[in-house]
Amino acid sequence: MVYLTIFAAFFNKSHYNKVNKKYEAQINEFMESIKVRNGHQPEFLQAVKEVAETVIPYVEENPKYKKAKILERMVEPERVIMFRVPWLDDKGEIQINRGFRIEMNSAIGPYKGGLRFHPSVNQSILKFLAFEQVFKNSLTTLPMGGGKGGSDFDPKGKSDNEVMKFCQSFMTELSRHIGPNTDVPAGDIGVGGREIGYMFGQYKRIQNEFTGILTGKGIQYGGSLIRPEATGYGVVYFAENMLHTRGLSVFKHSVVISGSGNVAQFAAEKVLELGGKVLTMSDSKGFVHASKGITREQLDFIMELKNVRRGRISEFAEAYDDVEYHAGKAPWAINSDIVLPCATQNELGEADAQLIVKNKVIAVSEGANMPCTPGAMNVFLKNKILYSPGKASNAGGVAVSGLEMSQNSMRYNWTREEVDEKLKGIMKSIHEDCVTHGKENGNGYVDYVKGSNIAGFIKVADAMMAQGVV
Ligand code: NDP
Ligand code: 2IT
Repeated sequence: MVYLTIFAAFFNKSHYNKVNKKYEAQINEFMESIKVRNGHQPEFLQAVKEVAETVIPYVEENPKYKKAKILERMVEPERVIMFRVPWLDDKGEIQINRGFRIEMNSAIGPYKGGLRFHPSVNQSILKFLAFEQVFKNSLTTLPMGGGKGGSDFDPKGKSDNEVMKFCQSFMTELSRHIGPNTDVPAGDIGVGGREIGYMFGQYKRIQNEFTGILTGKGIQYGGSLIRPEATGYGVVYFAENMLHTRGLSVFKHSVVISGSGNVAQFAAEKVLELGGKVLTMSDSKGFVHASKGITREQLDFIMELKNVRRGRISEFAEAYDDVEYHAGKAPWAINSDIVLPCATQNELGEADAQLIVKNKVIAVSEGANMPCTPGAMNVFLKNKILYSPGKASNAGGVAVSGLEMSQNSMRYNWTREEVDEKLKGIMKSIHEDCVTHGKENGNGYVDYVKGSNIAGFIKVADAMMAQGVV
């Protein structure tokens, strides 16, 4: 009930309520039917609604998709797998976690998408991520369907041995369901190189097969150069593409970044390389503010702190006099030209967005998946801010995963430069698709939400139409 009330509040405030008056009844009717089946899954409803508001008007004007009930089929996962993950901790005690894989859509390629290990993981969160992944993967131009998985396992505070035991147990079951031509997982929150390595080792041991079953692998055993960097670099390449439409670039602009994990670290690295100034980074306990800008040496400190010592971002502020720590807060009140939310879903709310707009932001580019609430998104769209949703701007990660799959199939490795060039080309092509389908008549403003949803939809929809009722 609480979820439905929150949902109703989101809907009434929507920017698209005004824009889509003509199709309001169809959107409402569609969402009502989705709520009946998924009423207890607020994040999934939120992700579906954003798509419905922009894609239903398109479907109404292209009735072949309506007749084939493409959107109705796309919101129903092809398969949901849920399983027990028992493992022994360092004290010899039995621990039990829950594992999932959502195989959402395989119309254009094998299921593809990350694994998240975080205590908040549940079906609603993984279904929203899998649903968005279908559109994102379609946008990359590569042949990848959409999926997502993970567990409510919390890697924080666990020894390497415990993480390995968990990963082995998780893969023991997952290995029955995946394959290089079926479903190829990768990393997400809480799953990086260490976890992928343990899972790859267990898969190989069980199946007696060395194959590209996961992406984000170490470079020694089939990984691709630039995969660790790809999501963060891609976010900044996408922001550059948006800024170019107004004759601007990241150069000399200030940037607020949230998060300090994989995506945030490499977004920060690329901003520094392009001559921008990174003012903030954060974790779930608070944010750090370097008013003069984080230096390359300081970013190296953060990478070592987070990836090797697995410490808190507060320790960064303790180590440098010119850095302030703000406990229990997100960085949105810090004035900047560009905002890159790179931590987690719904981390930036409507009031934050109002403050960001008041502070004269130029561009907001999502590194995380769905970090802006619907209220925040509406504020950015209404104020004609350059605003890109994660499914467009964070697609660089899965795009280079797709390139890793190609290299594995060819048993060949491209150079750093080759992969980076392909990544830049893919981000540019996603940007162009968004402009084609998102440019508003009259004022020239590009609605990247609408653009990415429609562009991502068309390829999957046409493939589904060709394959019959499956
Ligand atoms: P990491 O686990 O490497 O880092 C996650 C970061 O987000 C950490 O700083 C973490 O802080 C913070 N965070 C996580 N949960 C919360 C929370 N509930 N509240 C506040 N902060 C939180 O993950 P990634 O960098 O890989 O992923 C970040 C985002 O990017 C996610 O939304 C993910 O889905 C998305 N993404 C990732 C891709 C990838 O290739 N890795 C590709 C595309 C999107 P703490 O350490 O305190 O938990
Ligand atoms: O959200 C995402 O796109 C990812 N976590 C990356 C997925 C992948 O398969 O590389």
